[in-house]
This record gives sequence, structure tokens and C-alpha cells, in this order.
Amino acid sequence: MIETQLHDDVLEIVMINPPVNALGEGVRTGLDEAITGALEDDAVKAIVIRGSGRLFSGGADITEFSKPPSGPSLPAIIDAIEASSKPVVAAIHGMALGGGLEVALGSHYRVATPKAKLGLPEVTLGILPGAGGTQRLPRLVGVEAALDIITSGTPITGAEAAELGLVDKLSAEETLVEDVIAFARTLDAPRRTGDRSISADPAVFTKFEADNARRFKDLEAPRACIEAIKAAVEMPLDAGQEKERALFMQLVKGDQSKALRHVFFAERAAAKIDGLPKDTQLRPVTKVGVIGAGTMGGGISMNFLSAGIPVTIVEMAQEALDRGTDIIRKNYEATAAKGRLTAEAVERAMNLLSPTLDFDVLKDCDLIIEAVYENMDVKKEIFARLDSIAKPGAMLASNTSFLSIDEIASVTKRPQDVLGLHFFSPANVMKLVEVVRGAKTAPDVLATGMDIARKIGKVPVVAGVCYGFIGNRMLIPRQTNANALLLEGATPEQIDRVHTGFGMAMGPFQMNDLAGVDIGWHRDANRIETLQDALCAEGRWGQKKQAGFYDYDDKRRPTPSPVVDRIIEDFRAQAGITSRTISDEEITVRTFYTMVNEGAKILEEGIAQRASDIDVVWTYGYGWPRHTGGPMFWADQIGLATVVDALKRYEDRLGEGVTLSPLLLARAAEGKPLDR
Ligand code: 3H9
Repeated sequence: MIETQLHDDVLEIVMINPPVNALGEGVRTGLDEAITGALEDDAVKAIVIRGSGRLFSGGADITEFSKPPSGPSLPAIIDAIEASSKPVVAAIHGMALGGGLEVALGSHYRVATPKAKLGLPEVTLGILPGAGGTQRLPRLVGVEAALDIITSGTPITGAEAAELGLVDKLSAEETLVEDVIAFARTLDAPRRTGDRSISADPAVFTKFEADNARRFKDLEAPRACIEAIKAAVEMPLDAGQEKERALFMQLVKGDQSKALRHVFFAERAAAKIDGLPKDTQLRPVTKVGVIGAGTMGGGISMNFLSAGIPVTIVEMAQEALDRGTDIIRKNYEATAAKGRLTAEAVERAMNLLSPTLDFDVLKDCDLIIEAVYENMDVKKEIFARLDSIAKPGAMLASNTSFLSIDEIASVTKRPQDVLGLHFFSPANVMKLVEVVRGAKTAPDVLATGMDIARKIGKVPVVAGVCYGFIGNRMLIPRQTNANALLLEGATPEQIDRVHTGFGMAMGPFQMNDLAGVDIGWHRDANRIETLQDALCAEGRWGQKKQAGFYDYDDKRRPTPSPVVDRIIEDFRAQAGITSRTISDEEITVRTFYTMVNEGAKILEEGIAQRASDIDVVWTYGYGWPRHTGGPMFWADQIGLATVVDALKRYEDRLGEGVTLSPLLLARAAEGKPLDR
């Protein structure tokens, strides 16, 4: 796990632990021995530490956090590196993250490639840099930069790090090792970051917390990071590190970190497709076709354009095509105006876009994604046409959010080439893609779908065919119960508050208003069967009309609506319902636990490959709070027996035909979790 090589009087220490050189016990032991050995060896005048393969190090081994500690500790090794009487230089290429960067911070000098990524992403795992990072980084770059880097977890480049004083020298990747060895040879004494002291106005911390109050909201880790950085200002290194250690231990044992670590591994597990032959070859995707230049089609196209993949976008009418193309350009320009994209990058992306009214142009595309409105007949017509023009081996995808991929595929002579690629709105922003595997979808088509989704920066999850796949299917019992609760006596505000209070980005009725209350409405103002019908009949179609379940001002800020109160009252009167006081607990059980129940059914039917895939769908596609781990992990933490007991208490109110999942009942009875 560690290799050393003496270059005259400079010892090169190489960390080898593919794929990311995580600093597990083996690497730590090797590093410890190599440093001790180098200090005892008179032939060694200076030491260089680097990583093998594609990066320096991805940090501590996250899997060890749930095990009892063993072997030498990382903070102790890094302290030994800093205490070394012989100069130590870190040679950074690829990435130095978390504990990896902390090794570099303990080193006396740092040389990096300009494109290397340096960062402390611990906060995204619900912890803080626990091997001196919170103490040494501010001593090098100042409190303000350290606050940003540590609480955001976002890496910076080698070039940016050099400007901040985090990196001493830049070097090209090809010559990095020889440059650093030559540099180390010129050094005659160590230079210890820990010896420095720094000062900062206490107001900097208060202001930073206040400015970020919304972003940090319920999160424990960012606040602990701030506290630790404060210690770096107020205390010498030793005492600061003690404080850092105490905060780290508290966080790593806590529920939030457990949940965030679960999401980290869940995201990676989701990439794996069960039952896929090992030798599955991917199909090439060098040109993409998109049918429909509406909101979804445009957003989907942007993902490919941004990744440098040419897109042909097809519409029925010139006006719709122009409008769609215009919106794509405007979206790019808005990003450029915020400084997040260069003007050249905007042009580069736009030059890859070919808008057309000619369906036949799609014949040379490797992947064609249909993104027209939800109507089975329309989709079937499109796929039949595609079947007659697409080249052999082209993958044919539908962006449907509910409909059967098998039925769509049945109109083609090549159902093996058909799959679902369900993007979430806004499709250029939301990370989730459900990759829907039809009964006949070929393994290489599924694997290519997953791969291309990752290439355009998405988090793909495999889903089987059912109404609504994983995510939208779970919305159904939630919405049914939310609607029923309104009639029984709750208000939209109360239900939404329970959801946002839990940490959801928005509640069911805020989501209804955003998506459009009129989605799926029959358009007959005289036919009022549901509350949604009643709202639509009065023109309350949601945010777009500044009126839905809430009233909206010009800035789209919601306020409770007396009109909605009246509509609900009328509806209750007609249905003969006397309203009662609804507890938040009942809302939680009927709108959250019913989702867990549906998730368990999705699992038992094999629609999702594993419980953690469902967690990925909800955290990346629906704003479920990551720090609770996703619905399935959350339910496991509560205890399935508790969840089942509560559902049974309300069983007669859960909605017509709603039954408890046999899998959920069985696991609850066995005392086992859904995720295993
Ligand atoms: C820390 O350092 C704490 C210290 O401050 C204090 C200690 C006292 N550990 O993501 P990929 C696995 S906390 C264990 O697909 P990429 C990963 O699960 C750590 N395993 O590759 C996957 O396994 P599998 C702070 C890890 O090229 C495989 O490696 N560091 C770790 O797309 C490939 O991963 C971080 O938070 C790890 N640290 O991206 C960085 N990292 O093949 C976490 C990866 O079985 N890592 N694995 O599914 C990353 O963000 C990405 O892996 C990285 C590479 C960007 C490095």
C-alpha cells in the first residue's frame, strides 16, 4: 500500500490504494512506518509524498467510520509529518480531498498541477475535517477562505490554491514527480503550518453564520466546522486539534452523518445493474436526437450540449421550434451572466444544436429521446415513425413520467432498443434520471443509458416498468392522503409545513402549485369531482396564474388564500364531511409513512433493485433532505415496527385499496431493515 524509492538523498513515498488511495488502515500503517524510517535514515535529507494512479488521495476510508478504530490514527501520522525534522513536500495531482488534503497540509510544502482538485468535502458526509484540516487550512489561507472551503466542501483547482497560498508551486503533471524531487532537494529546513498563529475579527464568524443561515438550516456539520475554525484563531494547534477531534467524534456518531454516508454509498451502488453480463459492451453515443422543444425537450438537450454532444431537436411547427431554441440560448446566457459559463462556452454549446422540422434528420442519431406530452397514442405514433427511420442499433428512449415503456416499445420491431430516460424538471438542473428497463430492453441498451446519463453529469437509477416508476409512483399515496386530509380538516399550510419542517424542499400543495394544479384536469368547469377540479374551475391553476392552493404575489411568494378556504368548506359541505382537528403526527403517518409503504411494494415487485436506489431517487429528484438519508433509510432508522404500528392505526383512512406491503410487514416482524 506504500512504496518508497530513494532518489539520492530524497525519499519518495507513494500511496497505493486503488481506486482513490483512501487512507485506510494499510496505507496509514505504511505511511507511519515510511516516515519513521525516513527520520532514522541519515541518507534521507528530504521526503516527497505522492499518490499513485490518477490522484493524490480521496481522503480517509469512509467505510471505517462505522467500525471500531484500529491501526495508527490519521491525525497522529499527520502530526508526525509536520513535526519531521526533514522537509516534507506533497506532490499533488488529480485530487487531494479530505484526509488526503490534510496529509498535504501537514507537509511543509505543497506542489500541485494546475488542474488538480483540492478540497475538504467532509461536510457533505456530515462530519468535519478531523485530521487537522480545520486548524491548518485557516492558518494558510485565512479565516474567510477557510470558512468557504470547509463549509461548502467544494474543491478548488491547483491554480486557485496557488493564488490563495495553499499551494507553493505549480507543476505540469508529466514532470510533477521529478520537479518535486528537485524542489525538495533545495530545501534545508522544515516549515510548519501549525506554528503559525492567525487572527480574525469575531464578527467574521457571526456574519458568516447569519449569511448562510438558510443554507445550513438543520445541518449540524457546517456549524461544527465554524466552531472548529474559531478554535484555530483562539487556540494553539494542539488545543485546536483537541476541539476539532471532539467535534468530529460527536458528528461521526450522529444520525446526520450516518444518513449522509448512506447517501454517498447509495449513489454509487445505484450505478450497478443487477444481472448484467460482465462483458456487456456499450453502444457509442456521438449524436443525440430530441423530439419536442418544450420545457423538457429543451432542458434535456442542454445536458448533452453542455457535455459536447451534438443534438438535433425536432418540433412540429416553426414557432415552437424557435421558442424552444430561444429558451435554451436564454438559459445559457443567464448562466453566463452569473459568471458560471464563458461566452465562448455558450456559443460552443449552441453551435452543437441543430433545430429542425424534418423528422427524417433523426436517422443518423445514436440515441433519440422523445419528450412530448403524456399521451400514449401520441407516443406510440412517434415510436412507430422512429422505427421506420432510425438507423439499426439506435437507442429509442421516452421521457415519459408514468406510461408503460413496454406498451410504447410494442409498436416497434425493435423493443430491445427501447428504454425510458425519465428526466426531472428543470431537466438541465435536476440530477436524477430514472433509466427505465422495459421487459425487452437489451442489457447493452440499459448499460449505455446509465453510462450516458453519468457522462452528462446525472445520477441515474434503474427502474422497472409500472405506473409512475419509482418516484412518481410514491407521490400517489402521498397526494391521495394530502387531499383527503384537507377535506377532513387540515389546511394546505399545515400539511406543507409538516413537510418543509421535516426538510423537504416543498410540501405537496406547494409542489402542486409549481407543477400546475391543472395537470391532468378534464377541462370541464362544470364537472367537479375533486378539490383540484374545484380550484381549476375557478382559474386557480397554480403559480402560473398567481393562484392555486395559495395566492401568489409578483415575486411568487405564497400566502394562504381565503378563496381556497371557502372552496374547501364548500366541498366539505357537499360531501357531508365535518371537519376535525388534524394532528401533525397524522399528517406524517399518512403522507410520509404511506410513501415508505409504497417504496416497500416497489422493492418487493422488483421495480427498484435495492432500497437505497429509492433513497437516491428521492434525494436527487424530489428534494428529500439528504441528512435523513432518503425515505427507506429514514424508515429503517425509525424502526419498521414503529412505522407499521402507526400505519395500522390509520389503516381505514389511508385511501381506497391501500394495503400494507407484505415485505414491510415481514421485515417489521423480523426486526430487520428494508436496506440490507
Ligand atoms: C475524511 O477524509 C475524514 C478526515 O478528515 C478525518 C479522518 C480522521 N473511502 O466515487 P467513485 C469508493 S472523509 C472509501 O465512483 P470517481 C467508492 O465508494 C473522506 N471508499 O469514483 C467507489 O466504490 P465502489 C473525505 C471510497 O472517480 C470507488 O471508491 N473524502 C472513498 O467518480 C470509486 O469511487 C471524500 O468525501 C473513500 N474516501 O470519484 C471524497 N472514495 O466502486 C469521497 C471513494 O465499490 N470520494 N470510494 O462503488 C469522492 O468524492 C469520489 O470517490 C472521488 C472519485 C471524487 C474521489
